[in-house]
Amino acid sequence: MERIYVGLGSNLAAPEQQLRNAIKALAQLPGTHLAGVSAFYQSDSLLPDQPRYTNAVAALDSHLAPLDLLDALQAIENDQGRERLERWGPRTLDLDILLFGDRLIDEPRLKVPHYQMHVRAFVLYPLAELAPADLQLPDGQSLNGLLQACPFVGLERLPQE
Ligand code: PH2
Ligand code: MG
Ligand code: MG
Repeated sequence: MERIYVGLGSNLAAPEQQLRNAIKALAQLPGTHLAGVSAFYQSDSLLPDQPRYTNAVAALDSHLAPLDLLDALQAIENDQGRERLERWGPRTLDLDILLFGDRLIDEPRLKVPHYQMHVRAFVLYPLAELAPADLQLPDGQSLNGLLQACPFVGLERLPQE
């Protein structure tokens, strides 16, 4: 069993519902326990002229190997109507493996930690709701240090039902 953190994002077709559907699908992954889900956060897209995003982070405890989990996450994205038209286009659902135990993974299909998680408030703040206070990334950086360098700006934490 390894602890995995997955970033969820959507900026098309009822983003909050997309995230709720994705969470149900994550809970049904084989060999996997959904250990927690953060609140939902809204923020402007990093790219101009796109709808605002809703983001969250989920914690999984899983026996799946990294590329098997990636396949399963891409199948969920596809089930929820993800169209891969342009690299950074708007999307119904984006599921990114942020951390996989304390592994550093550098494969053509999968780089872990996620290459931009260190500087994205919409990843770090929801991650901090789930992760231990003293979490260290496999590259040695502490989550607390990253949070201090990444102000809570432009993020709106949605009230939970
Ligand atoms: N994802 C992107 C590009 N821009 N902006 C926000 N606010 N949230 C995202 O998840 C996001 C983004 C590409 O994955
Ligand atoms: Mg992605
Ligand atoms: Mg992404």
